[in-house]
Amino acid sequence: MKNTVTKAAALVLAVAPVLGAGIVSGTASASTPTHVTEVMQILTTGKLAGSGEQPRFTNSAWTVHKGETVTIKIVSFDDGSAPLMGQYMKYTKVMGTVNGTEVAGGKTVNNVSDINVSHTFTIASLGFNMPVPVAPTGKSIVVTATFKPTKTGTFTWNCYAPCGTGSVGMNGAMKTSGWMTGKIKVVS
Ligand SMILES: [Cu+2]
Repeated sequence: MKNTVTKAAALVLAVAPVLGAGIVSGTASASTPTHVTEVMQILTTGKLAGSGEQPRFTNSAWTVHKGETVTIKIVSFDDGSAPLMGQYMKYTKVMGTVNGTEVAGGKTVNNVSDINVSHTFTIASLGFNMPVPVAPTGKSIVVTATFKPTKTGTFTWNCYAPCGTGSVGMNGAMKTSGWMTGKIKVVS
C-alpha cells in the first residue's frame, strides 16, 4: 500500500510538470486578454467639417480575432443629420455591445434620437449597431462601443442613415465601398 501511494505520488510529480506546461500554454493562448481598438473617422469630402458634402468613413476594412474584445472608436466630423427611415428606424438603438450601451460625446447611452442620427456603424449579420450622433459644427464627436465577435467570417458593415445623394439619400456615399459600407474580417 505504501509503495502504491509512493508510486502514485511519484507519477503525479513526474507528470505534473508536463501537464502544467501544457495547461499554462493552453490557457495562455485561449484566454490572453486581447483588447484591440479600431479607430474610424467620418470625414466629409474636402474638409473635415461642414454639411452638405459626401461623408465617408476611414479605416473601412479591418481584421480582428474571434473572442477578443474589440472597441470601435468613431470620430465623426459630420455636422449633418440623416434621420433613419422605414425598416432602418431600429438602428437608433445600440445593439450587440458588451453592455448594451455606447459612449457618445462623453455620455453613456443605449440609443440616439432619430433626428440626431448622423450615421450608423452597423454589422447587421453580427447584430451589432452603433448610432453616431451629429457632430457640433467645426468640431468632432467621439463614439465608442465594445463588442466581442463570436464567429469567424467576412462581414459587411453599413451605415443605414440616408447620408448619401439622391432623393432619399441612398446613393453616392451610401453605395460606395469604403465610404458608408465596407467589410471586416473575424479570424480565429
Ligand atoms: Cu452614413
